[in-house]
Order: sequence, then structure tokens, then C-alpha cells
Amino acid sequence: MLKRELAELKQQIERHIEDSVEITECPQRVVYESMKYSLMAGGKRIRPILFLKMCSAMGGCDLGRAMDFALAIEMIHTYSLIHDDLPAMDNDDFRRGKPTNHKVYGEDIAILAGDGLLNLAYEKMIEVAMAAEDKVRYMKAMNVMAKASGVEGMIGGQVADIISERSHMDENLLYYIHENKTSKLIEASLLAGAIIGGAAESELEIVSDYGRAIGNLFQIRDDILDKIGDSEKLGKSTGIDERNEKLTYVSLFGLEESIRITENLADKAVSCLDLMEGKDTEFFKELARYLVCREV
Ligand code: GRG
Repeated sequence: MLKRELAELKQQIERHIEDSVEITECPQRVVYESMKYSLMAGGKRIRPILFLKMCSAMGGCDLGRAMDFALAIEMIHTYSLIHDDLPAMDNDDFRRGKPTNHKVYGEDIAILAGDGLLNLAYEKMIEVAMAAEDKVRYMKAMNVMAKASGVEGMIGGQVADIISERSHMDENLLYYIHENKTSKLIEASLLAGAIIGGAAESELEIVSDYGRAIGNLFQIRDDILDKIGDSEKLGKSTGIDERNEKLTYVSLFGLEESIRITENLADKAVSCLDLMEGKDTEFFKELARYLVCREV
């Protein structure tokens, strides 16, 4: 049931990407092709799905606007993956089972495609906000997205990850990296949906707690999959963390304990939602349980 809903939403989002990013004849055509290549290269679309579902759980908004905002979130995520794969960062050849952006278009265009996606994301969100009656909600949601993907969020986490030496890493620093690099964008996608859908302040706190729990769960499961996942299903090589001697939850606590931590985080996420009154949160509870055993 949950898997079918996730698949349907993913399809809906991919149709929207296909229709929204047009490639026309122009001198900079190649950068549009490069942007669309990564946007359409697959992926779970978990962040836009979280946004759409939370927005609708809190009261909803115009569907076209919601889809455009969801697309903007996926653009921010995709830009981060393109840049993360570059030789100056993780130097990966494959992502989502396909050659990485710079392998196809070259480093120069890949950098610009990432920049282009980030700018286009804000262009989309601003257009959506300008057309809406309740502009303030959209502005607040945009602010949440900007913070979470900025230096106090995803970029900060990436910087800490790059400059930290394994020998000086401890549990607290590892938590900081996970929280910022991965969890904040997930939490922000939920918060943005809740804000636009009209959630009350007290509900936003619950959404935030739930988001932090599943965000961290998501990243720890990522570490676990690097150890025990199926590289064909994942569309990327596994065992990378061990080869690079990276500090992860698995290397710090071992596999069994890491799995136990993800189970505890799922319990925590579900109990956060138990505090939410009068809203249908079943999807989010099921999702938290599913993330513990996801294989992709
Ligand atoms: C370059 C500013 C900048 C940030 C990069 C996202 C990121 C930060 C790095 C990617 C490497 C990584 C393992 C990050 C942790 C977050 C994560 C698990 C990203 C992959 O997200 P998924 O699994 O990817 O949602 P799909 O392909 O499904 O969209």
C-alpha cells in the first residue's frame, strides 16, 4: 500500500519535471540538457513526496503550486548530488545507475548545471509565492528551504564532512554531519509542506521532531546499505565507506547496533506523530517503519 503510493507519487513528480523543464534551441542549450539529465536520472523523490503529503495532511493548497514547489525541492537536492559527485568532492562515476553528470557533460558544465538548478529552484518558488494569495506562507516555506540547504544546513554538513579527519571524528561530529548534510533538507521539505498547508505553530514543532528523526534514520540506513545493500538495486557501488575508511554509524557502532538505532528512531518518529491531533498521519508512520528496511 505504502510502496504503491510512493511509486504513484514518484511518477506524478517525474511527469511534472518532464513537462516543466523544456529544452529549446539556444546558445546555452547544453546546460539545460545537463540539468535535465540529472533531474530525470531517477531517484526516490522522497523530499518532494514528503512535501506534497505533509502539505495535503495539513489542509493542502493549489495542486499546480504544490507541484512547482515540490519540483523546486527536487532541483535543490539534484544540484547537491551533481556537485557532490564532482572530482573535487566525492569523485563518483555513477549515480542512480547512470554515469554522473560530469562524466557525461564535463566538469565545467556539471558545475554550471548545479548552479543553474539551484537558481531555477528559487525562481520557481518565488513565482509560486507571487501568484499565491497567502504569499507569507510561501515566503516562510522558502526561508526554511534556503536555511536548510545553506551554510547552516546541507552546505555546512558537507564542509564538515570534507574537512574532518577520521582520527578526530567522534559521535558528536558524525551526528552534526548527518543532521546537516542529510536530515535538514528532509525536515525542511516536511516543514515547508506543513507551513504552506496551514499548520499551527504547535504542529510545526511536531513535524520538525518527526523530520529530524526520519532524516537521521534515512542517513544511518544509507550507511547500512553501503555495507549490506545490493549495488545493482542501489544503482551505485557499495563498500565505498569502508574502502575510504570513512567514519559512519556502521564503523562506529557496528551493523547490529546501527540497525537498532534506526528502529529506535522509527519508534521516536511514530511517537512524535501520536501527539498530533485531528490530522491523518498514517502515511508518515508507515514511512518511518519502511525507512528502517528500505533497500534503495
Ligand atoms: C554539494 C552542497 C553539497 C552538498 C552535498 C546530498 C549531499 C550533500 C551529498 C550526497 C552524498 C550523500 C550520501 C549524502 C547524504 C544524503 C543522501 C543519502 C543523499 C542521497 O539521497 P537519496 O537517497 O537520493 O534520496 P536519490 O537518488 O533517491 O534522490
